Amino acid sequence: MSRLVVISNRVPVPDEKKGAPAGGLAVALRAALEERGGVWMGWSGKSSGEQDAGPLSMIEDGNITYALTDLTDRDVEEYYHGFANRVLWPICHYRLDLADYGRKEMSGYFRVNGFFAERLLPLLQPDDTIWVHDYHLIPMARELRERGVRNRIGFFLHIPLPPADVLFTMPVHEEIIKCLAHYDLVGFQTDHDLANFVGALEREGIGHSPAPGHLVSFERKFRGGAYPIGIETAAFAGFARRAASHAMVRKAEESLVSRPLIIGVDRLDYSKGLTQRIDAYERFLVDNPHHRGNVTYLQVTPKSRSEVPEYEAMQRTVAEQAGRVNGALGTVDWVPIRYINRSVARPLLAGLYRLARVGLVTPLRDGMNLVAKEYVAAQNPEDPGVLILSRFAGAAREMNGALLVNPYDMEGTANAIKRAIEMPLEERKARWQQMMDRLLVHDVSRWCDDFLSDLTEEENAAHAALAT
Ligand code: GDG
Repeated sequence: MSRLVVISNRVPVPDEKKGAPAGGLAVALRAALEERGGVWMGWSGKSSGEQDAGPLSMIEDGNITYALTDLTDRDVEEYYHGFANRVLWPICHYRLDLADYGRKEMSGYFRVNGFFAERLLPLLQPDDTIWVHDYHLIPMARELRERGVRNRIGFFLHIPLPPADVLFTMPVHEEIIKCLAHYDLVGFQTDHDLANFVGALEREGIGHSPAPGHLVSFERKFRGGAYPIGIETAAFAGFARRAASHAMVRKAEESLVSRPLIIGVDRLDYSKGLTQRIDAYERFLVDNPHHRGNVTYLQVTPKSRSEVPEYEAMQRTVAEQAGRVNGALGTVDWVPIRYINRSVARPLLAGLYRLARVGLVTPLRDGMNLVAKEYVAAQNPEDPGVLILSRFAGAAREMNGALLVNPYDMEGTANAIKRAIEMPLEERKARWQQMMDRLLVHDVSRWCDDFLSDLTEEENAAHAALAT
C-alpha cells in the first residue's frame, strides 16, 4: 500500500484537536492516514504578515507527518477570504447574489496554489498517492504536474457542483474546469454533482463523458465518480451511548422536564438555511398552540468565517431572529429556542443528538451534511428520533428514512416538525433502522477505500494521460 499524501486548506494537527474548528473533513481523513501512513499538508491558519512565510512546521504523530505553512496577509485575503469563500463557496451553493468576483482575488487563488505545490514538492516520494481536498485547492494538480509530479493525484469536492448555468456565472469557470482535468480522479458527493460536471463540459463543448465515469476535457483523459462521504458510524453510535451519562447531557435532560427536544447543529453559514428554519419552527408553534410550552428547539451554531462580511451580518440576523421568536412566544417558564452561538464539545454534542426527538437539518444547499448522519448514528435503537432533512443536502440521496422537506417551503417544514414530534414509536424505529443499516455499511472508511481504490486501480495506470 503506497503512502498517502493529503492536502487540504486547514489541517487538524494533534495538539489542536480540542479547539479545532468544527468541520467534517478532519474526522473523515485522520483514519485513512493512520492506516496508510503519510503526510497531511496545508495552511497553519496563521499569517506571516507582510513577510514571506518561514519554513514549513513539521509535526510527527505516529505514522502521520503534519506539514503546515503560514500565508502572508495578502494571501489570506485574496486566496481564502477572497476567491475561495466569496466566489467559489457562494457560487457552488447557488448564491450568485453573494459572489464577489475580482481579478486580484482570482490571481491570488492560483498563486497560493502554486505556493502550496512548491512547498509540497520536497516531501513527495515517487509512489505516493496524492489526495487533494476541496474547493480551495482545485488548481493543485496542475501546479504539481507543471513541476514534474507524475504521481496519482485525486481530488474530492466536499461542496456541491452546480449546473452549468450557475457555474458559468463565474468568469473563470473554464480555467477551473481545465484544472480539474489534471487529476486522475475527480470525486463528487453525489451523482447529481457528477452529472452537473459532465453537463458543464458538454454545454460549452469543452469535454464529454465517453463512458460512465470516464471524462475527456482539454485533451486530457481522467475519471469522475460519486463518493458520498460517511461518518465513523459504529464508533459514533457507541460514543453517543456513553455520552448519555455525561454530566452536561444529564443536566440538559433535566432542564427539558420531559419536553421533546428538536436539535439543529450547523456552522453559522448562509447555506445552512438557519433563518428559514427558525421561521418554520415559529410557524409550527403558531399553527399548533397545543405544542407551545411542550417542545424545546436547541440550535448549536459555532461561529465561522467571521472575517467574511456576509457571515458577520448573518451572525446578527440569526441571533436577532431567535430573540424575536423567544420574545413573542416565550413564557415565564418556557423558552422556545435555546440558541448557542459557539462550538460545544463533541461528547456533549453526541449526547444531545441522542436526547433529541427530532434532528432538524434543513440546508438550502449542502454537499453532504454530516450532521444528518451523526444524528441518526447517535440514536437509541429502542427509542430513536426522527430526521427532518432538506432535499437539497447531498445526504438526502441516501437517507431514505428521513422526512424530506423543501427548506424554502416554510409551511411544509412546519408540518414535518409536527409529524416528527407526533410520530409513533414503530414508525420511528422502522425509519431509523433503514437509515442506520445504510450508514453502517457506507461509513467513512468505506468512502476512503472506495475513492482510493478507484484512484490507484491498475486500469487507471495511464493516469493524467493525454487524450488521443
Ligand atoms: C463540508 C460541506 C460536507 C458542528 N458544530 C459543532 C460540531 N460540528 C461538526 C459536526 C459535523 C461537522 O461539524 C459539520 O459537517 P457538515 O457536513 O454538516 O458541514 P460543513 O462543515 O459545511 O462541511 C458538507 C462536509 O464538508 C464533509 O464532506 O458534508 O456538505 O459543506 O461533523 O458534528 N462539532 C463540535 N461542536 C460543535 O458545536 N464538536
